[in-house]
Amino acid sequence: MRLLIMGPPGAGKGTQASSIADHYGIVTISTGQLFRDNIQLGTPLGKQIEALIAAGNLVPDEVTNQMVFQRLASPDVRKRGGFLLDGYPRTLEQVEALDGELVRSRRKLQAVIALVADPSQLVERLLKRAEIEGRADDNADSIRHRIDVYHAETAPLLEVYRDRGLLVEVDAMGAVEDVRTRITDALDAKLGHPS
Ligand code: B4P
Repeated sequence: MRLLIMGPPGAGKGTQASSIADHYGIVTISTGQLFRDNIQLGTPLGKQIEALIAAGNLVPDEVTNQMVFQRLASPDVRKRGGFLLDGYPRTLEQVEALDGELVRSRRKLQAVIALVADPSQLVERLLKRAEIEGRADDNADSIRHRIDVYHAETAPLLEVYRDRGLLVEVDAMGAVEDVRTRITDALDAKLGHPS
């Protein structure tokens, strides 16, 4: 299966992505996590993007695209034959770049999961995570900015994928397990796979 998962910050992308990928036996590629790993390891990429991420800004498209394409070409992704892209694409430029890469590698997206969340609860969820994990971008200013960036840059992509008949909208409010079941039920209904 070749899937994307989208949604505003705090909607549960990362939370759901790993269990959905396990369920279907595919690999998760999370751009946010890959960036955080680079920051933690102090790589040249990590040093270049640390301040951008802490402030809630997007990493430049070129850097992000290159990192994702390397991962898509890696042997484990090839071997498993499927992937779930978490948090990518986030801009129209990234959509175009991904389209080109999928054509080059003769792969096609099958569905785009869109998590639909109550905006008033997103900030609350992220501030709760701040207490537990202390992520540099989980502070009130950065969260507000990430939500604005989402609406300006990423929300318009939902219409692109809706027009292509790929969008699967799922209510992201409620218990994590309930959201997960809603996602797999909706995907199975769309793609004709049994859960
Ligand atoms: P991400 O890692 O994608 O951060 P996020 O949008 O906050 O989502 P995340 O997956 O972490 O959180 P989730 O909603 O699962 O990106 C971080 C940064 O990296 C971006 O701001 C940007 O700078 C950069 N970046 C990433 N991708 C990029 C790209 N393509 N281009 C450019 N820059 C990029 O969960 C949030 C919290 O909610 C968690 O604490 C979770 O426990 C909780 N939660 C989840 N589901 C819940 C539920 N059902 N009930 C209660 N709580 C729940």
